[in-house]
Amino acid sequence: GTHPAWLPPEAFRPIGSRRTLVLGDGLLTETVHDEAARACARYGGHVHRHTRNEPYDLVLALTTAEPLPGPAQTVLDEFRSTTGPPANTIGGEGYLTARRHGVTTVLADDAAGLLYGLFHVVRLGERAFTEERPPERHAPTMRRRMLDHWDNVDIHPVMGQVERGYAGGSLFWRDGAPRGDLARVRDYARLLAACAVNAISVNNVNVHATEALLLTDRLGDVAAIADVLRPYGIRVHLSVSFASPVTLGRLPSADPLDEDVRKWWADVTERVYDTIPDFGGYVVKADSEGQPGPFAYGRDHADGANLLAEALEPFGGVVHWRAFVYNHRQDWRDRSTDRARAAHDHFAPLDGRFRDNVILQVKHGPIDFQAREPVSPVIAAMPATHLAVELQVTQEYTGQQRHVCYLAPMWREVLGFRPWGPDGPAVADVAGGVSGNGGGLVGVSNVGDDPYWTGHPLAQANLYAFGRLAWAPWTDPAAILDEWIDLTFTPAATGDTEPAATRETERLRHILHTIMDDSWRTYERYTAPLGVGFMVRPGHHYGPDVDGYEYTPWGTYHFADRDGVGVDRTRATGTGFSGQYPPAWSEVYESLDRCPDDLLLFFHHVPYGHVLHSGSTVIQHIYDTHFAGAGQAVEAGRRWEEAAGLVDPSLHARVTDLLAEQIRCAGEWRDQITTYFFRKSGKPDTRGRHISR
Ligand code: GCW
Repeated sequence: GTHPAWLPPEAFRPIGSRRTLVLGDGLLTETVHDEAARACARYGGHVHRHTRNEPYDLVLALTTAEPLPGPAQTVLDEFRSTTGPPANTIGGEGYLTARRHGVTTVLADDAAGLLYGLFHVVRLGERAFTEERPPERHAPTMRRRMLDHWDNVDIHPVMGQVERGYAGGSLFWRDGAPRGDLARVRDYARLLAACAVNAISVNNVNVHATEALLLTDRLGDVAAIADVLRPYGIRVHLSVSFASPVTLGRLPSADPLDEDVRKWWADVTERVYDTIPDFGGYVVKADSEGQPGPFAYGRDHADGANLLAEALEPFGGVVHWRAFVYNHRQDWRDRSTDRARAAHDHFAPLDGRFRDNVILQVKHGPIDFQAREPVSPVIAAMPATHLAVELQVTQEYTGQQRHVCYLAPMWREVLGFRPWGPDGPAVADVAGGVSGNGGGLVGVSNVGDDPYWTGHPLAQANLYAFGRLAWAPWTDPAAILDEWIDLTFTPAATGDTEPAATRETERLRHILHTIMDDSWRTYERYTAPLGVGFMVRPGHHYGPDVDGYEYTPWGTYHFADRDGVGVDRTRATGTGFSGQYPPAWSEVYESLDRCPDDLLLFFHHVPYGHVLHSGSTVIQHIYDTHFAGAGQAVEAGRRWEEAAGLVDPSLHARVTDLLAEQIRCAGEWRDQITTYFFRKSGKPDTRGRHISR
């Protein structure tokens, strides 16, 4: 069977053993009812769709439903009287929740909000029914909370079924055809709804020949997925090839300014909406790593994106246009070309030219999902464009779901970063936009057909945290981890007052926090130092290879020599990348004295003896962090042994095996990095630890 992840049946016991009333119309309200009914069938409670003359423990109602039962009406009145118009609406996808006089109430203006409110009650567990609480309004900061699947329909000769997938095959496709397991897709939809993800794209941004056909001949396959996701409030999007008018439509050109091309996209898009009326839109990787794009016709990315936006506009669809555009055929001898600059160089001048339904999808860092990068300067450079921030939930560069690497702390740092300085808006504000109308958050999904969904069972927490941060980006990652732990491992214990059960829950929670809270920084410690990035095996990107990318065309260099290491990206003497930031950060990054330690080698080339703010030299820092990080991996393994008996034995065994691999790999990283820098610098470890010569 498939692991239930954060929705085990026991998580529904508090609802399932009580009396629930669900009021309102619409597909998603039916879903709310069905969820409650399923729980009641298991735990003996009951659920009604119409008010009867009896008390309820839980009322889930649309504000449009009339009449509301007394306690629910009181909650709504109380809310309205304290907020006053026009703020007294709960708002799209939001919900109002309270517990008054023994009745737990969830109210929403739309059915999506009701569904999210239901999962709020699930998260609270028994507490939802034991403590009185005043009305609380919850609404998403980002209206767009999307996962991109880099799934191929055909097995790609190099990338396999899922590009950068570490959890088995695709949930949607297998060997060139739909996988056909729609029950699994439905379970996935439930998991996503429980953390409020509301959109997915179902194929890789690298669109190969078979996948291109999803737009036309194979649209039915996409519609079948959309049908399963719809009851959970999730819209389907499709990655499309910019060359489609040529490859599918047999037109001589895909020039975005050509009338026939525009007509082709308009017609095709109309057919898409005939088949999938709530279709979300297109995702496009153009002129990037070999994908076709507008450059072939002497046009720019605004021309390209607007072409598709125009076709989608009548139907309310959007185009997610990726800003991941750079020269992947650069000459390593050429020190003036800087991959970090590329997205800003290409896109910042286009600000203001994109149609209103274009979302520019920007990777959170300027290079490529490294464990440590500065925030992309594009995010602060395009005030007249809807920007989405793209995160990599799949752990391509963060341990490939063989290493524990809880990413929420990294994402929280990114979202909380203020590019204009302490008084300006944060990245989360840009992505959220005015009243949620920004481009939102996009994550590259980490799931596959693995029984644990994500390969590493603890990597489930990343998927969960992605959704929670897209909803509420200011949430403490440790609090998100607590929610995930409670739902996944101890739902039955929530509200259980048995001292033994409570003690066990607390022990497990403590163990998981010890292993996971700092795991991203642990990973950073034993891999590439001080923000310099890469140093991974070319191609698959797992494990250390310090010079693996040093003389390649990919633009990912560290420039280590006998004297020092790092990339000079200053305006004064380097590539000028630091100048792409607003002054507050541009000046910090430009200055060797002020640049934060953890990004030092991203911005500066320094001698090994350079003294960091921490007081350590660069070379000693490299030694210390690598011994420490590899040691912390060993410690994580030891802590996990203590979890035996507290979690399901097969899950325990799976994590044990993976930790053994993490410990091995972290040791390999430590040894290759310390030896490499000892050989380059000739500087010994002042603490005399063993470094191979
Ligand atoms: O990180 C790189 C990956 C590619 C990926 C590309 C992208 C889908 O190595 O596998 O292609 O980024 O984001 O488009």
